Amino acid sequence: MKKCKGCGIELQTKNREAVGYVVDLEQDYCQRCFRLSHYGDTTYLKTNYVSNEKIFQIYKRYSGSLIVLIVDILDALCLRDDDLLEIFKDQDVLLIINKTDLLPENINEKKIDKIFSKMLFDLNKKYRNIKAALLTNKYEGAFNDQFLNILKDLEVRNVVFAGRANAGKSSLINKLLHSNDLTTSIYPGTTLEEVVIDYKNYRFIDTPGLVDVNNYATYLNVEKYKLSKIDKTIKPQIFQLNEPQSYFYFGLLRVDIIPKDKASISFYINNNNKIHRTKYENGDDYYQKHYCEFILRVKPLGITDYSIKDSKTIIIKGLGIIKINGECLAYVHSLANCRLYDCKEEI
Ligand SMILES: Nc1nc2c(ncn2[C@@H]2O[C@H](COP(=O)(O)OP(=O)(O)OP(=O)(O)O)[C@@H](O)[C@H]2O)c(=O)[nH]1
Ligand SMILES: [Mg+2]
Repeated sequence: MKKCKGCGIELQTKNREAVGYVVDLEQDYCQRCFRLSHYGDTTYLKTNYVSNEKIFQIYKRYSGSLIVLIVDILDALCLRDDDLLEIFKDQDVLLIINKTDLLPENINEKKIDKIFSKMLFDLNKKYRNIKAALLTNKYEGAFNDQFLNILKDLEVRNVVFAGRANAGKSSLINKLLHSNDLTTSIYPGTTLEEVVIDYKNYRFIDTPGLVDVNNYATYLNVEKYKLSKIDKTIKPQIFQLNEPQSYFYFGLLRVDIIPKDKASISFYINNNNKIHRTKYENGDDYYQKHYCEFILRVKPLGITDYSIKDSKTIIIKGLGIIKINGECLAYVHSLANCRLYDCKEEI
């Protein structure tokens, strides 16, 4: 039984429309991986991901291995309130907080270190199984040596790269191996099965990414996902206001702010598009005119209201962060399925 080198799926020549299709079994990559990597072709991307149950079975098959838990930096900011660490509480974990390059330039390396060392100090009280942690991104050079030194210290052989979809698991293994063998893409759900790679004295196991029901990406089609996905360093969009205003990011997010006096709001989201601002009294009209249809094709928005005294930072997984300063009422309209997280870190 031959498997695809890029995504781990069993190769087959019978059904062109099904995953794993190859014209001939001599090929190493399935049609989906080939077209995704070479042409960015999303036709073969399944909208339904690998189920979490199936991924848990993979973890189970490799129980006793070191879990390298890779977390996207924006998800990592709500790690205290996430159930991700719970899943691995009985295994040794090396935590990798990835994609640090996405945070805006004013949150420099020193500040990132400070935020996460404090968080880890607290998490360690509950999760004694976190053996080490590293902050990194795909551009960082020193990572490979640090990582391999930790593996050596921990005296492990099997290393399972685990985490949520799109966290950067396959990219990280490629980086360690100085190769491009594993398929990576901007879309979640790229890896379909475990991929086992022997490297030095280790056995590395890439795995499909866990679906996060609180992440926007779970509910968006390819086109809408491109609007939500943050793929380069965030440049915050900042607005000052002293009268009620409504802010829109397509139909994916609406924030109404009713300030007591002066207030400001910063959006840390995909830089490619601008936030639209309108007077609060025109907000509903604007919404109906521009986004009702958009919304129907996505999911309904739910409203969360906040009474803010001083400041608040809210994380919307898969979309970004909003930071509100000043005494005000704020109504955040976001995908109803996705929980909003109060950011407890000082960013
Ligand atoms: N900006 C930035 N992007 C990254 C980094 N690491 C990975 N990516 C990008 O994140 C996307 C997902 O990477 P993958 O390696 O496919 O992620 P994965 O966790 O294997 O995803 P699944 O197989 O879907 O679970 C790709 O577009 C990568 O280029 C990073 O450090 N910084
Ligand atoms: Mg992958």
